Amino acid sequence: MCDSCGCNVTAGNRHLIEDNGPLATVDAGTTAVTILQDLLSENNLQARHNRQHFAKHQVLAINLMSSPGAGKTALLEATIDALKDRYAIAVIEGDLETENDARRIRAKGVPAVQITTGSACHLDAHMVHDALHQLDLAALDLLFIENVGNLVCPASFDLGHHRNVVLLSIPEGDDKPAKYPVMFRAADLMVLSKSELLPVMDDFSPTQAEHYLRQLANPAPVISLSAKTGRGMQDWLHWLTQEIEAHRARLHNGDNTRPVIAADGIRFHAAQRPSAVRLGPL
Ligand SMILES: Nc1nc2c(ncn2[C@@H]2O[C@H](COP(=O)(O)OP(=O)(O)OP(=O)(O)O)[C@@H](O)[C@H]2O)c(=O)[nH]1
Ligand SMILES: [Zn+2]
Ligand SMILES: [Zn+2]
Ligand SMILES: [Zn+2]
Repeated sequence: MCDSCGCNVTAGNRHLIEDNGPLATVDAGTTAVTILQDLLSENNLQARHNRQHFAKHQVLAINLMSSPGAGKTALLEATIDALKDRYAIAVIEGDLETENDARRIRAKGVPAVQITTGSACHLDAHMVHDALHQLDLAALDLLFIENVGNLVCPASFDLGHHRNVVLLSIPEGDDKPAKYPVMFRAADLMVLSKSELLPVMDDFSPTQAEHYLRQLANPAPVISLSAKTGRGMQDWLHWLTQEIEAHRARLHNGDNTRPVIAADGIRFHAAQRPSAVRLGPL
């Protein structure tokens, strides 16, 4: 996937390899793989810095991932309706092009920063850092990062967040965890969304979807819900509330939480053709 999209170089980290950036001058013979590994290590440093911002203000940051259209924004809208009187919430929205999702979130009365990634099929820690400096973190309890719709790349980058939530919508089929193991392996929670469609799409088996998740040795809880009808929303709100409280308790004890980052995702991103790195005269 990334082999063709050249997604490792983004608007957020391009400065590192251009002009006088720290990775701009490379030894003759340096391979694209080395450069990509350097970019990933810059990403991880930036992610650590982002996590320090969140720790300073006791903000829990959740990375929401799925295929395009699985219902991430609809779930966020319903979540904000349910929780905004209890917790101060903000959203960072990632999309290739439009401001549509951020507009939908702002209409619910909470701050939203839109990152338009252009050709990049994931968010990285640099882009998230630019966005979080546009938010008043001191006033927040909970930050959602709605990643770009894609079942591979978003799981490969530490954004500085604490938890990964992966949505699998009923129309996509129950075998997605088997077909896209990278993302589902990294999930701290799997949400089966659009669950009111189960009676009509009766070849989707929630048990089978969970079975495929367990085959990846992932013990994460599985929740079935419909943002449209509200069924199952209580389980999700309960999970979120517990995570916020557990996060505060950990910070109180001087601990922090790192998300699972897909190790094989790093391998995917290091396996690019040199031309896909877009380094110009290398
Ligand atoms: N039937 C049903 N449709 C839903 C539900 N949640 C979202 N949808 C619909 O699914 C479509 C996509 O929903 P979004 O919330 O925009 O999905 P998304 O994952 O944010 O999409 P991208 O940001 O484009 O990746 C819209 O037409 C929604 O109305 C649900 O619970 N049930
Ligand atoms: Zn990619
Ligand atoms: Zn969306
Ligand atoms: Zn900063």
